[in-house]
Amino acid sequence: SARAHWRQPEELSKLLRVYLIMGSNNCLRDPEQVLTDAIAGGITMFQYREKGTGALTGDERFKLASRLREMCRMSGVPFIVNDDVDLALALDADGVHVGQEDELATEVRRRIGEDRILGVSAYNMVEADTAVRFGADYLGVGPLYSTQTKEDAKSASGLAVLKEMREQGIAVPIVGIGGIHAGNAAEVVRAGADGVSVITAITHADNERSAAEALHSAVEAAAAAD
Ligand code: TZP
Ligand code: MG
Repeated sequence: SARAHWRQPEELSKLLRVYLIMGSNNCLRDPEQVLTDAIAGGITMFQYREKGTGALTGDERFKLASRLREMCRMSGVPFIVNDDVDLALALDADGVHVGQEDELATEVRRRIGEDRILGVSAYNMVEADTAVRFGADYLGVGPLYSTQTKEDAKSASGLAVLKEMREQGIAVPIVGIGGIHAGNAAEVVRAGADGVSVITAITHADNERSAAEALHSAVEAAAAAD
């Protein structure tokens, strides 16, 4: 299919450069406005993650997800769903992202087929190795820096974990997560990531478009210097 090429590592590496993750409860204003401006600022991938205090459920969640999905489709931005394979399939999402505690990556792969992107969170080398063997197309590694956003977040790992994964031969695309903003994005990429995923740096920005642009410039410059 048309989107199958997005799974290719070279393509995915570029799509992971500025990866916005959000749900309604991360937004200070209308989520559709936030996503519109973030897309205008050049985000390269989007994940719908409706979790934590104040998260939408049921029909409201489905309706918002559907609207954001259509916005991504119109702008050619891959739309990924956090954790929920049923929702991903119902929306014809471009991929699914799961944590270590979620449905096993092998089972998710079986359900989403060969055309959709599978992302898996990994906090350390053992988790990264397992995720790759179970069919992850990319890894989300972190929290690298401390974050207020995830209620059950582990402590910040620092950038050494990225260096270790690359030195130990983890070759799939990696996106850093946790406390990332335009001021530290370049060092995340220099440590071995292909790009950065952010919630607050865009959703809480005074200007979401400028925030996305700044992240984009920082990542591009660091990736080009490689
Ligand atoms: N997983 C690890 S840290 C985190 C998630 C979902 C939250 C990242 O949010 P922020 O606001 O970019 O630190
Ligand atoms: Mg999860």
